Amino acid sequence: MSVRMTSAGKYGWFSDRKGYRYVPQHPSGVAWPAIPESVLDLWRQVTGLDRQPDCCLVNFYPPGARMGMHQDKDEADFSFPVVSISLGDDGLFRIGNDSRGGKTESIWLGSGDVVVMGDAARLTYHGVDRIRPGTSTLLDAEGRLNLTLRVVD
Ligand SMILES: O=C(O)CCC(=O)C(=O)O
Ligand SMILES: [Mn+2]
Repeated sequence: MSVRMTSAGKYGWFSDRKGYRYVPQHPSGVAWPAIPESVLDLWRQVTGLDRQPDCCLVNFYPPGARMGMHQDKDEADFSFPVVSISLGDDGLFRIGNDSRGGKTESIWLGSGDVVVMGDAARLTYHGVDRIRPGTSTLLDAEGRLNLTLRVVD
């Protein structure tokens, strides 16, 4: 089972045979929907920034889905943090180092948890090893939703 993705904001995070990249439209040709005000409020609260994020990536992890260790490094300016909001079932988040390999730490993220990856942690390798189905009643279906907010330009 793999992670299902969609986006909101000026850009969406998209993958096809050419690889992953930010694109200004959904593949159907329509613009991505606006990032909800409540999500932008949370971004302002946790970052203290006036600059809004350009992309809200929406990841859905059905039972069995995982995300391999990676860096978020396709943005122009790494001085802006990445903010991630977890909703629904618990997910086992793993965080490592600035280069691949080495010691890692894992933490269960529950519904409502917010992670800010900024400053020295902005380019840290991270991933999600697994989710724990049935640990939240927030969503109708089993699974975990993660919203990842990023300044792209
Ligand atoms: O689901 C998560 O907690 C992390 C998501 C993530 O790292 C990403 O979308 O780049
Ligand atoms: Mn990431």
